[in-house]
Amino acid sequence: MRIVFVGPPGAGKGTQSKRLVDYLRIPHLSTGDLLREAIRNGTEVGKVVAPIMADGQLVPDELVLGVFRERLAKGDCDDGCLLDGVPRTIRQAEAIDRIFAERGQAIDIAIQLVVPDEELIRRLNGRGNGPTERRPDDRPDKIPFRLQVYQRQTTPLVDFYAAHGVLKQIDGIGTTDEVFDRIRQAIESIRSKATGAAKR
Ligand code: B4P
Repeated sequence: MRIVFVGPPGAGKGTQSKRLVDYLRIPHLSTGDLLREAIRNGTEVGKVVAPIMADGQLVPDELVLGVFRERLAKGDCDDGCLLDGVPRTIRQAEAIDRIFAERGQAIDIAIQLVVPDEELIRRLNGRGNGPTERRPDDRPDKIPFRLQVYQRQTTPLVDFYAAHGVLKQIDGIGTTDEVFDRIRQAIESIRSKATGAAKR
């Protein structure tokens, strides 16, 4: 199963992705994690993206797609994978569709985590107090800008995946267990439909 997580910064994509990959036993492809690793390792890509991420902007599509292709080339994603935080633009979504189509594959479900702005601001300001580490881009002065970037560049993906018939909207408010339970149910309902269709 190929799963995409769509949602604003702080919606809990990283938090829920970690649980879902353990549950489904599939690889976790987080472009945020891959880019932060590039920064830590001081690679050429890392040097370019560090100030962009610290500023709360999206990294250019070409760089993200390069990192994504490189990760996919590891060859462990043939039986499924979870894309966390990617795609974030329509251009990325179209490119990823093409990459999967070349392999005879497609996105099975796009999970949109729905969380109101006030709660996102509270969570991003609090990142580092709970299980997730505080990051250089969690600057309080940049949080409203990051939410605007999401509205402008990433919300069009909701229509994109709805038009492809794979969008599933999930209420992201509640404990992490409650949110995970909603996601698990959505995944299981798709799995049982796929199994039913295969039997017919
Ligand atoms: P990401 O690493 O994707 O992270 P994020 O969107 O900021 O947060 P996420 O939704 O994963 O929230 P989390 O689980 O941590 O992006 C970082 C940056 O990388 C971007 O701004 C961009 O610059 C760059 N980037 C990455 N991918 C890119 C791409 N494809 N194109 C361009 N640029 C890209 O949760 C947040 C907090 O909420 C945590 O403290 C957590 O403990 C808490 N929380 C989670 N669930 C909760 C719940 N149910 N209740 C209460 N708190 C909760």
